Amino acid sequence: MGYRVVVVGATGNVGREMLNILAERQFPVDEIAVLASRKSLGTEVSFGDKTLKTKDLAAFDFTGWDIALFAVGSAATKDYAPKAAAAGCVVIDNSSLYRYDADIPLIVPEVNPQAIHGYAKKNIIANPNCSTAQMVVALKPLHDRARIKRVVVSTYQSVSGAGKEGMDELWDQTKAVYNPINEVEPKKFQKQIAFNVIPHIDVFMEDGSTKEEWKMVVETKKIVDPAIKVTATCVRVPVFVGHSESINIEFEDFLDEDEARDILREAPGIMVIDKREAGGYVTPVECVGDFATFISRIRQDPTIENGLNLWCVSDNLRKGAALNAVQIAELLGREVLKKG
Ligand code: 11C
Repeated sequence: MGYRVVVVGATGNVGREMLNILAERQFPVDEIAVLASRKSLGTEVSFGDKTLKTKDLAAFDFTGWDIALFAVGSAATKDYAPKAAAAGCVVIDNSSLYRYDADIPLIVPEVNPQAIHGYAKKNIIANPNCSTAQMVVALKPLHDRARIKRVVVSTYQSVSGAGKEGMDELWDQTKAVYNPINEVEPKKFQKQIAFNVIPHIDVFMEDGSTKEEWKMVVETKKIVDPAIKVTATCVRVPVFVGHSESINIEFEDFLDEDEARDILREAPGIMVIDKREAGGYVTPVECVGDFATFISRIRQDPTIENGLNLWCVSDNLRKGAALNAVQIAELLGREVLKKG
């Protein structure tokens, strides 16, 4: 016996990846419903070798369904996730709406699987921001060995993090550079994204940081350890899929770069590609479609007592969103629902 699963927001970048990953990982699905807002109603999406027609989220009754994977914005989540949860369907939510609620677990299965049992308070589990998810997978095994004091991270985030419109804007602006008759004004992004980089993701906070940067700080504390200090600079780059991060870590204890490499090689969810030669590292185009978080460029930081630098790349639509959500569903099935 398997699960009755709902995918909410099935026509978006993340919703489609959720369906691909449920099929790829052979999640035990007995029945699946794909929901969308009225404007995408009837749109067809693929699930394995099947084609499914989206149904109306507003009219859907979640009673009798086991798990709902939500991949819609915070506003729609606020309207419909509590309804699903009240109907007895466990919500796994990809929006930021519930991440900072003390009664809702925020989970990366490789890092804090024990938090799964907290789901029962509200029948909701939160999925972290993409830039946090890949970073904490790398931080956790190193923290367990040498206690992390402080992290300085700079991100290089792909346009797919801003949805399909972000991808279209990069594509259209890139073509327009070669054919200036069709100039494409920035709409989704604040400035031209083609052949450019933009140090601004999400809204500005009062202290001059952006909300994307704030999320990395707060979510890392909730998932890994509240004692870890994080400072982030988040940058949008003209890459379609795959977020990259330059991470500088200061530890309590000394951690040798070779030992760090060995620890990361053994760690769940991580693939180390770290040859000190041209091309001996991973770039975002190579991580697309993969489940792993890739770590390269592991090296001592000689400017502080116990410091390491590394380069971290992952498919933001997968580990950063859809894959992590499906892994949470797997964990929930294994530890709690026990049907599959
Ligand atoms: C981006 N990280 O790359 C964002 C997308 O809080 O789930 C995901 C935003 C979030 O634009």
